[in-house]
Amino acid sequence: MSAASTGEPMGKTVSAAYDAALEVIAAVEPRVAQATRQELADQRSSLKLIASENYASPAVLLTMGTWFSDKYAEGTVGHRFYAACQNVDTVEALAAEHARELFGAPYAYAQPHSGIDANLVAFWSILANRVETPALAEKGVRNVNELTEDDWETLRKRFGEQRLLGMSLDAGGHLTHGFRPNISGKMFHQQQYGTDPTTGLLDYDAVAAKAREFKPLVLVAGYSAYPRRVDFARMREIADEVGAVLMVDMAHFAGLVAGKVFTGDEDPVPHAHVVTTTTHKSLRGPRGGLVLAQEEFAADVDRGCPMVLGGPLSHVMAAKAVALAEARQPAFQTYAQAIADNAKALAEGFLTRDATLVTGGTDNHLVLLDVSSYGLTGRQAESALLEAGVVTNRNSVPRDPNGAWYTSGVRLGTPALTTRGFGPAEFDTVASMIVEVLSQTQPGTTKAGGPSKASYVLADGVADRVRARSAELLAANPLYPGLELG
Ligand code: DSN
Repeated sequence: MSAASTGEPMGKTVSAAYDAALEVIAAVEPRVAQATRQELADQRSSLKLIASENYASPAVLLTMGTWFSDKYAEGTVGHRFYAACQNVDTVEALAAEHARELFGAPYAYAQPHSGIDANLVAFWSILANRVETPALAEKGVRNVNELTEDDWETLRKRFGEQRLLGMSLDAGGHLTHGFRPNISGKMFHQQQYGTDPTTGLLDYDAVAAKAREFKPLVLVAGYSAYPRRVDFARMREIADEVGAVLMVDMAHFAGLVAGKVFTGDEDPVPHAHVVTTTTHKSLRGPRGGLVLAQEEFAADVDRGCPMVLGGPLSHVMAAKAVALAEARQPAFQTYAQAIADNAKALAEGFLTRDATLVTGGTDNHLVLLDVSSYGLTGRQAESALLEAGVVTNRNSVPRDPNGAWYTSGVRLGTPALTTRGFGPAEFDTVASMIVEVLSQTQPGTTKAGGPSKASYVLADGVADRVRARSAELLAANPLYPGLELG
């Protein structure tokens, strides 16, 4: 593990920093200080398998707790709507520089507060850059700031006619990829592509056929719950064939791109027009977002704030700079490879114990377990696992009969426990513990005595047994070793 990771023993300095911070907080609102202590204790004592979570380094965490939080800095580096932004300029420029270097991107924008925000910035930049009107074409105007009110009247109508094609939520796509209840499914006419009903894999020919028929302005690739790699070169071919912009949301696998596990056709950055990500998942940074873009989109991405974003979170941009600097260290590549190796071991652990996995395995950082073979809904499985100290989240499987609330799946990711130092042997044990819980859980009944999709009955003794086993694994792979709170 690198010095940047949370697995490296940390000295008295970090302990003293947190002790002092908690003392200051406790003097104002002791319950917040207590909840903060408790959160560390809870995270230390549970098996965190939520695929979108991780443990940021103390350097990243400490960077967020400073007076940068107090500064307004709308605008861009060197071009702010507020005075005295010279230090914000420094940290924002550093975050963008590290992002460009790490991902090999021509342009990076570090301001988005989250993944949804990053995607909104991307949508805006694509609309502003690509939607044509007769007046615009005649004048040759591409800068939306130079439009007259009449031009805007036409452009507003044209914005409302645009189409987006993204991966469906139950196939593993994200809410913001055109799912109807999300703003992305309302601001665009949307259609969704899914996965092959037999293999569970993306069928690029089917995506291409849909794109030819639908002719989207935006083709979105990327996922939150698809356990496989994507051929972004092929997705770009599809986009080019129909004149679409390829936007890739790499929030889940940005760490695997940064760590050079996904290269060539599996690296979205050289293939996509615009790439968005969060910084807190496999990338192991602070909670936030990032947009990478080809030069032609840069000016419109730069208008993200105040177009769709509130004032940038300068303290978080500073922490993004620190996290991205960590991700540029060679040790991050070792970490990223371990994420993928561990996911394979987890999948193998399930398959040898006759569990059902969507797509039959994984080649990224996550595994999607279909729990219907245990006679359970995802909600029941998630709750039973939590009782045994295993933190997961329920997730739809393709064409899920239980819908997005109860679901039929549980999504499991390896980034967080890999940070703690878990390896393939530990992940095999984790698979055995999960199978032990699920195979000894029965669906419960409703108050009226009917079948319930939520309640469950876990056999006596299982939770205690699994918790004891997990305590051994966690003790051998401590979170923030050396961090002792007084
Ligand atoms: N909520 C994130 C996840 O869990 O995948 C995506 O936004």
